Amino acid sequence: MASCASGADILRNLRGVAAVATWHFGQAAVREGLAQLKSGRSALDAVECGIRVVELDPSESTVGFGGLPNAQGAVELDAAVMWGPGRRFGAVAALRGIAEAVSVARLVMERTNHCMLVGEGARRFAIAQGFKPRRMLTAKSRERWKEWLRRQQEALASKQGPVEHQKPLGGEPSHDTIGMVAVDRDGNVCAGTSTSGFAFKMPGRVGDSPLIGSGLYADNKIGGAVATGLGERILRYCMSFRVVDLIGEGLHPQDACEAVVRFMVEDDSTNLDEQEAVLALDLKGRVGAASTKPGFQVAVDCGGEVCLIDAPHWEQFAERL
Ligand code: SD4
Repeated sequence: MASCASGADILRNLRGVAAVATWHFGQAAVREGLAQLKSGRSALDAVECGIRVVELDPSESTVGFGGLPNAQGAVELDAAVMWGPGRRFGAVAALRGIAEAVSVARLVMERTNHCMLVGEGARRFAIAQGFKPRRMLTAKSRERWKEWLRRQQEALASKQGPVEHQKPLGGEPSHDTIGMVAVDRDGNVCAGTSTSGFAFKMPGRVGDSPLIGSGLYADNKIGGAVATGLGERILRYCMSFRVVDLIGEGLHPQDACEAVVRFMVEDDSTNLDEQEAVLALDLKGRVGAASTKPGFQVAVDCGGEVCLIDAPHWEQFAERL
């Protein structure tokens, strides 16, 4: 797997890209998505199949099977797809016991007259559609939850107050969404997301990922975008919709992503220790990505190989804009 050099210039110079995805695990998703596209399948198939590779990988602790659980030790998944033709949308939130959340989201879109199912309703729908319920905790994710519980109890006993929900333990990421955008040979756009959300979150907490406009957006005349990071902040800005809208106004996707991150940081400069990031792909196969903090990486179809590129963060482009 090649790892390309970093930066906005690389992103800005890309053309004809068919698929992009967030974070290191996006590489596997893009590889699968490209295989689907090459065999003539749609961008919707590419996004669903690409995301599902990550959902089914037990070593990924922020998505699907093996994702870190909520405060009660239950894994609750959020996922969505938006399909450009007809501006169609399907989502699930707080889904328990089913790993392939993105596929359930797709079926919400295709087989119901609703856009979103949550909790027990989503789980029952998935089972009725043939998905097999399974235990979602791996030995590793159970151990990390128990460690969090131990610290929680220690903090309470020493009157320090509870350990915060959402804070990572032991250096592993506590939250990273797989977000993916693809354009197929018919020029149709699809965006999709899937995440176990914040580790040790409150039961029932839903982030941005399954919410249209915030976690994802696709417009068949423009392109698509997906967001990742602190959902509570992304939600307040409808981050993905803003990016797609700016591309529609004529901005290059890279400029659109940077403009939205800049707007968010300038609008509210509190809590900048948390990451928010966005990734976009337009109909011309141009790519953009930007984040509030360093560390956001995007996987991009670089014509034959899948590159992992460091997206520019706020401090790098603040002066330039
Ligand atoms: C959430 N935005 O649940 C997701 C988590 C994430 O990088 O993407 N983290 O808030």
